[in-house]
Amino acid sequence: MKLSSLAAGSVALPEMARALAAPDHSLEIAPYSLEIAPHHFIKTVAYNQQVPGPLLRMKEGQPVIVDVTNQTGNNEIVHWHGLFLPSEIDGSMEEGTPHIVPGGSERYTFTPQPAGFRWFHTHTMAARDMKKGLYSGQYGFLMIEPRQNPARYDREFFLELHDWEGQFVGNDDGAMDPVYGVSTINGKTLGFGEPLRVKASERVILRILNSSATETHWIALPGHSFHVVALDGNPVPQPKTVPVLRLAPAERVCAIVEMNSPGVWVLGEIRKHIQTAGMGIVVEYAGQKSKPQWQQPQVLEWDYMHFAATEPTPARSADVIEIPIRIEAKFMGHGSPDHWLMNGRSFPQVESPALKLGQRYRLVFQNRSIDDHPLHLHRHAFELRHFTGGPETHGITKDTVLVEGGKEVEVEFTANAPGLTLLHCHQQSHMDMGFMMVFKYA
Ligand SMILES: [Cu+2]
Repeated sequence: MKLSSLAAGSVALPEMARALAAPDHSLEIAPYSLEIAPHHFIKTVAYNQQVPGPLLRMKEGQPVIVDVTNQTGNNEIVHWHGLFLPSEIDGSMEEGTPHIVPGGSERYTFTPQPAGFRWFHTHTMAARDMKKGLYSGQYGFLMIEPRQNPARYDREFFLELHDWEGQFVGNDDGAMDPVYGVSTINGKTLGFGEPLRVKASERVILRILNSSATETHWIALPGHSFHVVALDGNPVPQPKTVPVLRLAPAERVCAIVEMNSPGVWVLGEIRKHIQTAGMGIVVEYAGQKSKPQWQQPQVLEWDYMHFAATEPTPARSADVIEIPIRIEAKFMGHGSPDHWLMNGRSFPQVESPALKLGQRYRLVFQNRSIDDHPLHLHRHAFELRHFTGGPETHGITKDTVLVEGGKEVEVEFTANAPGLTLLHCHQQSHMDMGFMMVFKYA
């Protein structure tokens, strides 16, 4: 094809050029056999024959082309979690993003923002199939490098927490919940993968993602503490050092660790049975050879408020429109997973107000169930404003927040991205059972 003849009088040249351009990144969705422990293979679906998928590095504000091919027998869709993208490519069928048919491919062109630690993952339903959706290996890290003020560190590690070989088991109240046989960090059980190799006195940044379909995880590194600098990829107003991390499904933590305790350690899940199921990774100082050490932390404590702004919270604005969202479980009988209700209805019957462009909203999550729910809002970020029993707060920006059983959480966001916008519980089994709501713009 002659580009010169194309150029002559063609207004469509930028589109043509994009169509001809080589992609910046390519993802191939295909069956994959993941060796999580010696000779222990899990048949799953993954991106580019690896778990986690490839780390995609992008630059804030610099357009990219990503090609995605679906080599499975099912419709697939990729959600760009934490990015501000148009509904047509954000990656949820409920928002109108077209799925990718078996054997098909799609080209996505977008401008990555905001800067920070993001991720991408499948957004399909799984229902009872524990090989589908986020029960599979379809997830990867996405790092949008900031234009300015990159963090200072000597070494960077990306870690993800995942649970495998799930099955539905009856819980105490008779409903069915997923339980798992194996748990991993970066797709490997403790001791099987390569250690994180560090040197004494280094400043290491850990970028940790919980990619589990349903489980919240607690992480510690004996002999060290975590200086948390960002939550869900967004810098916190008050970085703080804590002994343990809690990550609900889809949450991310960026933490600086001062490597000042030479030895060989286990970074892992605090709860013994989950670490025994594989969720850990060895941290090895240069020149140190010994059995990896674990010490059991005495307290399991996590409070988002540790990282909130310290100056007084501005008075609550009268212009903010409140949207109460009452969350309830609906028992469907013994042997069935609960269905989930938002204000008395399950998706797609659930109702939601039309958003006005530029308007500030306060989502008031009222959790009337005993389960914890990681609530995720697509295409926007929200600010944590209030937790049951606490004062008003501000300054922490996230895209996912864990609303604990029986508690209330209030978050605010500005409606600044017209288009269908999904709000849902990030537990796959809850989302599949109706725990979703779509906001339209007026
Ligand atoms: Cu939930």
